[in-house]
Amino acid sequence: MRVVYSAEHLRHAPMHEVSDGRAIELFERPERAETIRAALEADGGFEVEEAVGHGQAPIEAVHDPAMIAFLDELWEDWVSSGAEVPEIFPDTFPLPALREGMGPGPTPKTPLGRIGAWCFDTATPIVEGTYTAACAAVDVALTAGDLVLGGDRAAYGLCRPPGHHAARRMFGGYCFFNNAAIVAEDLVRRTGEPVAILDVDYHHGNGTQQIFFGRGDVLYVSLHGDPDRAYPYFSGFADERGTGEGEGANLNLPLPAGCSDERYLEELGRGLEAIGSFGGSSLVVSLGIDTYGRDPICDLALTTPVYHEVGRRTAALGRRTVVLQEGGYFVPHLGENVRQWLRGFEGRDLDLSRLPIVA
Ligand code: Q9C
Ligand code: ZN
Repeated sequence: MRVVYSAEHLRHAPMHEVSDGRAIELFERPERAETIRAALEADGGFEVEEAVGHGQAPIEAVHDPAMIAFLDELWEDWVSSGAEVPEIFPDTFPLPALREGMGPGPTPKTPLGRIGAWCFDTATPIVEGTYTAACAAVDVALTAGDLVLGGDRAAYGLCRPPGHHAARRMFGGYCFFNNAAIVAEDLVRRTGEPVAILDVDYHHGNGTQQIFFGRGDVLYVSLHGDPDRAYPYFSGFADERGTGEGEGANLNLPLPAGCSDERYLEELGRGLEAIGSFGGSSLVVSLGIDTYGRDPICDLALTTPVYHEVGRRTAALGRRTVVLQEGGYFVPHLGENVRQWLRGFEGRDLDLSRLPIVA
């Protein structure tokens, strides 16, 4: 299988996030992508290729152009406003209630005034190279899409930053542009066929769901920690089935804390069945490895062999498949878990021989 990568991700390397009531070192680190690349290179069965630039049009097909422009201009505005801090976070959010009964008010002029209108959490800092890295992640995804349209059975896009929390006009959750949604939209437009998305990241892909909620031509299926206890808290419930034309084209499968491999595969079966009965010949996979039992910020109990099995069962759908990296934060085993998933997809055997023993 071909693997698409861009070194531009290295330019997005902020320091902090504020999560779970604490200011901590950011979990979404450059080493994540580098360890995955190293594991796939060492395997010998993957061919790593550079992403090809695709310009702004495919991003504009999914995201509000004003949000794209904001991300493009933010760093320069921040610097020219006299700020010396090397990363930007929102600290004030214009909730509808803030101006309830008072009309919309003027648009804020400063970066900190503006950013709260676009970013929904405090885990998604922006640094000088963030916009470049986010655009490169989209190019990684679109290049993987091109490979599959060109006849490859599957391709893996090593996207970083991830994408599935980014909605049409909102970013957050370590994500800026929704790589998977942008590829799905591109596939719909270029094939004229419906496209399915399987999201196996631990967190609900609120952004992907929002982008396609009213659409019948894109099926969104997600397995994730139940939002009753898990981020992003406000979406991912089982009764969210889509609306209008999209009625029935959204399937959420919330999972309990401590979810085992067996229970997980049972729920996966429901998701794969829905995809199997949906039309079209293309599948986009949002591959998060934060479902792993050792993930530092999540609470499922999956083990390495199950990734191989999930890959194997996903391949059995028989669709041309674009696999894109989302989350996964236990860095010592991240590359190996991705490698096993892709080996399973390719019908190669499980290879636990390189899984490091980490205390
Ligand atoms: N209390 C991805 O895996 N912090 N994003 C959550 C929970 C943000 C995860 C805090 C988690 C974002 C792509
Ligand atoms: Zn996640």
